[in-house]
Amino acid sequence: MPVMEQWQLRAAFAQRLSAMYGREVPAYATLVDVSQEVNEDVLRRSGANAERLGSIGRVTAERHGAIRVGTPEELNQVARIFGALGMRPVGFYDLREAATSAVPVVSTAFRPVDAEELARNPFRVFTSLLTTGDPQFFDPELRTRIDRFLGTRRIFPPRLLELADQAEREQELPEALGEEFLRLAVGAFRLSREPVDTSWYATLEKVSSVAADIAGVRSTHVNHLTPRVLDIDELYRRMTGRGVEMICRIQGPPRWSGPDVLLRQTSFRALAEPRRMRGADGVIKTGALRVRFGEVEARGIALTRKGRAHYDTLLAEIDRRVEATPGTSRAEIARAVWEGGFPATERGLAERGLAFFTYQLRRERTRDGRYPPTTVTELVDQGWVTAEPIVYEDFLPRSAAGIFQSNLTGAGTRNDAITGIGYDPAWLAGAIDREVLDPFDLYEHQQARSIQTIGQRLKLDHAAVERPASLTTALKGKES
Ligand code: OOG
Ligand code: NI
Repeated sequence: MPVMEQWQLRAAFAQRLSAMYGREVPAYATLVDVSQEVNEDVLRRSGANAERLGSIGRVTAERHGAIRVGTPEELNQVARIFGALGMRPVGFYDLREAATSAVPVVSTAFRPVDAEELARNPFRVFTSLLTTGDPQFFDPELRTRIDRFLGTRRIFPPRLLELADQAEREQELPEALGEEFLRLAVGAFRLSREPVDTSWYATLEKVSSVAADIAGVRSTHVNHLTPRVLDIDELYRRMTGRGVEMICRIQGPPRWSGPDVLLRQTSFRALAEPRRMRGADGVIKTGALRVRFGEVEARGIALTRKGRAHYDTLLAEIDRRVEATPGTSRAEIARAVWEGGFPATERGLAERGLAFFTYQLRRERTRDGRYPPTTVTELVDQGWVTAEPIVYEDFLPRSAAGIFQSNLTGAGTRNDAITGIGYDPAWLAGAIDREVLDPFDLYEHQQARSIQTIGQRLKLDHAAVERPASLTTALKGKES
């Protein structure tokens, strides 16, 4: 009997979810079309260089989704469904801290982690959980009402969870069951036609429109989907040219002449969608809610902890200068800060231990019998080894908070006098009964493994080497 492997289930799920969302939110379908046009143009313009951070096949199929759930039990079920697709929880994002308005959620991203799996299909889902236990946002009475409401809803059918567990256990499903799983899984994220109780929705909206979107309805839905684009500035211009209203700027690092790092994102504004509403008199009418949108992103090189700290410092510097010099454009200031403070080449990033690379051996000996040098930088400079950037597969809390906030209907309310209670990575891991992986560790490991292989092949284990900071672990591993 033919089977569907996990990566095939993942690719099919991403593709069908995207098709469904394109029917629900037609502007998203436009965004996908424009992204593809831009990607084809970049490929034509830059050739193989355009594929330095992923093959065009991968980039064309690449999407991330964003979903939001209300309880630890629901999050646990989400983890099982994505576990079936070979996606694991990576990273912990506390958007309560990252946002200036009320965004009462903590989040993780489910994604494949192995390089081959990412190359097959890198689908990822930014998944947020409402922090009903945080008294900064929810007083005890409201918390009880929300928990009671959420306690009676069931957003994932038992059959879906049963198939998910089988797929995770066996790492594949027979084709017929795979089809059934996909139908149920995609259906779970469709926008429900069930009427929204207007007064309950409004009660939650007073705290935060994110709380209303999550706990104001008896189901869940895709909040947005995001294709990947190779030139996000060009995409922004073309969408605006088509009359689509975009948020005011591109989040993340600025456009500049050096290497792309981390993640740049932008989105169109949430559109008014017709929703059925039940008023206090019990009468059902068609109203509208603005919560769902389309986003687009450009991905760059993964930064090390040190690189990330440097990135955060530069962002803070941009903010400071924008404030100090009103009238100057943010983009201009950002470019200047970057040009003054960030290495302008991949080599510079590697040498200063700011970004992650994998290293491949090109030759094992020279004709004149000379020994290879013993540092990674020299190996690269002398042509023994090539360096390939590792693409950033994760998210940025500040950009995520920006995306949330740009689509809120109001600032909401947060009582800063009370300290929030501890939702942290360990708590999250307990709720979903799985390890929450650290993104930096994953990249570090991938880089270290490639260096270790080179060390073995070139028999460098005898060497007393001088190493760039970020490479220390790898060569130490080899020596011990
Ligand atoms: C998630 C916002 C975060 C991103 O790309 O940073 C996000 C949400 O609005 O639910 O998707
Ligand atoms: Ni997103």
